[in-house]
Amino acid sequence: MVKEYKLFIDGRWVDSISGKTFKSYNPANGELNGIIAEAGAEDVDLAVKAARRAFESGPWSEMAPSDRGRLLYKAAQKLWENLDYLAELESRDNGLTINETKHIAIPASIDVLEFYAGLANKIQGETLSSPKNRLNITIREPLGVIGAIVPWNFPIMLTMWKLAPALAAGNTIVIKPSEETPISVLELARLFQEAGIPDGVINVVNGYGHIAGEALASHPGVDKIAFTGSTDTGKLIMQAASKNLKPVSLELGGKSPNIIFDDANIEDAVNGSLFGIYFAQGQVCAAGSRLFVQESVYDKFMQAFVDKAKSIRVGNPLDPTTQMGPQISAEHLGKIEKYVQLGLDEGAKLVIGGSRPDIGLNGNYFTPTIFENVSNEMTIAREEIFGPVVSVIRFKDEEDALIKANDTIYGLASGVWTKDIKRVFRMARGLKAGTVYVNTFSMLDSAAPFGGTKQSGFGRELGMEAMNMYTETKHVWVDLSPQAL
Ligand code: TXE
Repeated sequence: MVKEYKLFIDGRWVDSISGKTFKSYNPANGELNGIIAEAGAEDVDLAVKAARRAFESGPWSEMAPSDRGRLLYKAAQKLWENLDYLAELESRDNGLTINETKHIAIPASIDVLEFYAGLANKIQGETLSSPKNRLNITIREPLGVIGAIVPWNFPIMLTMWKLAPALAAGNTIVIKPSEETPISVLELARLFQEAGIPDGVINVVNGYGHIAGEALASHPGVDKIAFTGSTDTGKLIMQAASKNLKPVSLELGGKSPNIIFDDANIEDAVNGSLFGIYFAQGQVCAAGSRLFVQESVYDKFMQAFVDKAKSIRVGNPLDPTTQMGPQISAEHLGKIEKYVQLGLDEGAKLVIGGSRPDIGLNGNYFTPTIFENVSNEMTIAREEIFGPVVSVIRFKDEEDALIKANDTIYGLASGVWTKDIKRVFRMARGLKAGTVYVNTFSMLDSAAPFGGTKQSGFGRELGMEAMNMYTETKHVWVDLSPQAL
């Protein structure tokens, strides 16, 4: 029996008004995961209205902040109790390995929820210095209805990055998951409802980007759009949101440099760089996909890096011994193959991989791939491939590394491996990116702001900073002069 999934609007499970559905497949084996109600603009409208009513009439936005935090903690508890279930669901939805979902993505998502549950009653305004006859204060208020548009690479985690701070601040939300991964976010919403989050506070409308996504981004009843996805779609979303002049936060693509200096601990650098590119099958916006290796340590580093990359076990993501699962879709696999061909055409040397592995599974699998003799000008060093393909580029010295690393339209993450503390700070200042990892890569902390510069977007998710995106400042000016009161 194939499961059918509905839209989640105003606390109820409903069909789309058009009655349309679409199918969702498991990328690991091509099996049908479910039949999904497909939202059109009219369903998005209902969801936004439900979220508006829930915001305006309470109880969510008017609840004591401690009570709101307590309910979010309750939801977090529910998610911990369902960790195994969510981890498997997420794996089936998008192909992340069970180790990645169970030990990294889902626990990290719950950690984010707990972080913001704790912040719900710590949102503060200020008392400003004022003359004696005046009181100036600021209040931080929720914005209203948040529209969240999320991609397929970490459906639950990237939803939580928006959902948790939005709700902690008293907003309500309409979530549009990716059409590639429509199921796990629905189950997330169901668990929040079971934890007691009131109807209409969370709504989930699955559907296609150019229909449901566009309708949400341009809806006049939405007060802010939070988006994670490709740079091209980010530009469309900004245009759509501009119709009603709504603020947007955009977490977009990357081509992050990962720089290995010759004084680095090579074993750590090898392991960290492998994680940096192959974690989540390379489908990570922050992936260290441009690997800069200093000439003086090049051969030593590359030998160990290539050897270990060769040993990565690609296979069924639900098998706990698997280290790399499938790519999200056949279409995405085709895109990666095109980039491999482009790399060869432009003269890069394919060291390993570049093909579909022969593992007897009917999924979208690709082998860990390494290109060397790459120059920073080649297409494979400039465009986001979003797969397990790393471009290795040699550099001479610190200055050379910095110039090459920053020569990109993106600025999401960057990595530096060195034991020289002065160099650490020189590089940390010099790299134009939202995050600089030092002697590590692709780490996340709920308290640490995450986001990009340049065409990797703007706005910072996570940490205290995200609260600024989900609240706005109101200034209250009280005239205290005797004749005024
Ligand atoms: O992303 P999209 P796709 C990159 C990666 C990947 C490429 C394409 O390079 O190969 O993007 O992936 C919704 N109005 N990243 O096509 O299009 C869409 O339905 C409103 C980087 O999946 O950005 C989905 O919910 N919404 C990335 C969400 O946008 C629209 C993560 C993301 O889809 C829309 C994923 C529209 N016109 C892919 N068109 C990262 N930064 O982590 C689409 N959507």
